[in-house]
Amino acid sequence: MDSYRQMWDRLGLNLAAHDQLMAALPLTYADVYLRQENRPKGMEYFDFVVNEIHGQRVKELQDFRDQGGKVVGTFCIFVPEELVLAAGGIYVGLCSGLDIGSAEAEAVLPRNICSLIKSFMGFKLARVCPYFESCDLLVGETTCDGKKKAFEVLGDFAPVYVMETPQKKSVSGRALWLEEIRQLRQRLEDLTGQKVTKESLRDGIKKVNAKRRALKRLSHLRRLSPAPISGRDALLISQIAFYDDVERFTSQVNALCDELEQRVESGIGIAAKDVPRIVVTGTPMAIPNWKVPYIVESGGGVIVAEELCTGLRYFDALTEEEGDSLDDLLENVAARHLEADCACFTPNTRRMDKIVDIVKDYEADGVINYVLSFCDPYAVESYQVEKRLKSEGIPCLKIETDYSQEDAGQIRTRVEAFLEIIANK
Ligand code: BJ8
Repeated sequence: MDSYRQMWDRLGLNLAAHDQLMAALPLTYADVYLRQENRPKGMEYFDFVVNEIHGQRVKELQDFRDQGGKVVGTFCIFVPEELVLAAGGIYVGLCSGLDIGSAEAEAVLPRNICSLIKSFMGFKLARVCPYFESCDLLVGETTCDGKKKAFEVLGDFAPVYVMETPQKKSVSGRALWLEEIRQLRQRLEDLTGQKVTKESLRDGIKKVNAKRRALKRLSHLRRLSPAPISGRDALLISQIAFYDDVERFTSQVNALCDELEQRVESGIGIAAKDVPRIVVTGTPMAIPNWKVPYIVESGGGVIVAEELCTGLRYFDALTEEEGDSLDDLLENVAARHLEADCACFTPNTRRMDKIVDIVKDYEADGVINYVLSFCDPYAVESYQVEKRLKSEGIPCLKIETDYSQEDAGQIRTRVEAFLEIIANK
């Protein structure tokens, strides 16, 4: 621990504030995770990663940087992880799900902005995140207005590069995005001093695809009844996917899936067969935002899938690995990274189709439409989501919240009533 303290000090963290943060996390984690009964043994690795959240992985990043390596921070699933790897870098997802540094964030941002943006700004300005401080470059995007403008502010405190995401998946939108991918390649090469080649990009694609395949395998197992793993655990795994070493993470997820397959064969589940099965859709749940999943699962439901960027949107599509030239592979990367149906697109009708398909595939009984307060894209798109689910006869509960715990009791009451209605259908 002492060597970690030296590392945090060297990174310029505010050690007193960081101590407070680290002291609070184990308590929450014990309640949300460790008290679950009948948890798969393979979750021990992910518990270890959380236990070491600002330790081992940060140390790995520092060792990498000490040898001249570059670390790239990202905030959105549109930024291609494979391209960072192909340029010889390491990526870390920096979105955060914790109310911290709000006073510092509100000194530079409006109060009424979504918690996710406020949180990443707070982490940076309060100097409590060793991942932020390990980044040699932050890659933002113009997905929503809040983020787009927040990256301009963030640029005063760290090196930021912003990709322009199209608003439509049209021919011109796709052309714009391909050009953005080409320019990012150039920017990453400038950062690392390493050329992206056909071989290095194919290698990066294969590594990230292997991770996506492992996550898909896990997701497919959750279609079964009884659910072999809790939604909380599956969410945690998705959250860790954004910053753990890609190959180690992939092999741990596959080892967990081996265990889950045996559990399925033996009819062992994390919850009884007849508990309500829930799909969660909406804004991403960055680590350690576990409030709603915890309420749902401690209230008698089980989450079987997430139509979230910390869920299926992150890993469902693979990048095509074949191509004769580097440009072919860059085109594949660009095409794949416009697959996610983020509410920043218009129109975004395919998302509604996908939610309905997920409900059917996972034999879910209802949907929780999760919206972070002040997130206009998902809040406004809720109308379309709810209209479609109603027309399909799928029960839906909308929860609009933030990262505070103040509304936890009220949400619990609403969720329990929703689960009861579903159970009695
Ligand atoms: S692809 S969902 S990760 S943009 S919650 S900051 S949208 S106001 S996070 Fe996202 Fe990429 Fe889309 Fe996914 Fe804005 Fe909404 Fe805040 Fe959000």
